[in-house]
Amino acid sequence: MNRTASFPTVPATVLAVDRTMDVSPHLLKADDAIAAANRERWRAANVFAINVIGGPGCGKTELISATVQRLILKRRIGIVMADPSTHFDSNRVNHLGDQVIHLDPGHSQMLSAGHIQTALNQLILPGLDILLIENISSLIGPPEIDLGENAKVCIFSVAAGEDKAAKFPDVVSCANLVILNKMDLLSLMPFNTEAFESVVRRINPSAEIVKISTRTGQGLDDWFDWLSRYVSTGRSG
Ligand SMILES: Nc1nc2c(ncn2[C@@H]2O[C@H](COP(=O)(O)OP(=O)(O)OP(=O)(O)O)[C@@H](O)[C@H]2O)c(=O)[nH]1
Ligand SMILES: [Mg+2]
Repeated sequence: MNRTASFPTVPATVLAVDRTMDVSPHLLKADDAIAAANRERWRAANVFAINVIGGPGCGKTELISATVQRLILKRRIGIVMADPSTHFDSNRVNHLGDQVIHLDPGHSQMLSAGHIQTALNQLILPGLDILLIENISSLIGPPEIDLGENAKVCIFSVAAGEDKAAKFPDVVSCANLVILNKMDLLSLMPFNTEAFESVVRRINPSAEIVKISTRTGQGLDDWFDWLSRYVSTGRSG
């Protein structure tokens, strides 16, 4: 759907509203009921929520940033950054919109449906088409936790080694899409992409695989195509 008509042209830099949220452990009830309530809230607002999962430094923030910059005239995108201990990542994306929330999951170090529920109270959902949630930097934990998202996208990188899909099968099996990032480093690293893809297919035959480099832009169109397809299906379904 082309939303240009109802979404006025917005310059690439929009005044940022950084709403930092410090969520206390007593607020955290990561249970199915909260996840279901989150799901219902964005369903009612016709927002498509994507949980972006990946290990440290795989390129989650770069992907989110590239996505908002590319789609800013077509889709209204909100961002929730789970960034324990620092504001580094939210500082990098704050200029990309006025619906950017920084979440510090505190001592729990895990992002829960309760955290997202608290973030949703700060967002204006009817003003969004897509909500991108950068999960905490870990391949253990996030796959198990339902935030109520419509899709899980998991990111691996060439730099981290081709064995990571096999070592962290839970993150592969939960994913609707598996992204292999930092393809520009292929010439510098011993990384067998066919072996990586074959492991992913064995663990999760239904997941699509997209190979990208957020640095060079390689493969990003495949990611945007997937996103567009998935969001259109999800929002009409
Ligand atoms: N060579 C190369 N570097 C990349 C690419 N994508 C991201 N990086 C770099 O990798 C580092 C980590 O990228 P981020 O986007 O911060 O990764 P992240 O997953 O959000 O990191 P954490 O939130 O700290 O776990 C940064 O120095 C990026 O510039 C890529 O496609 N190629
Ligand atoms: Mg990040």
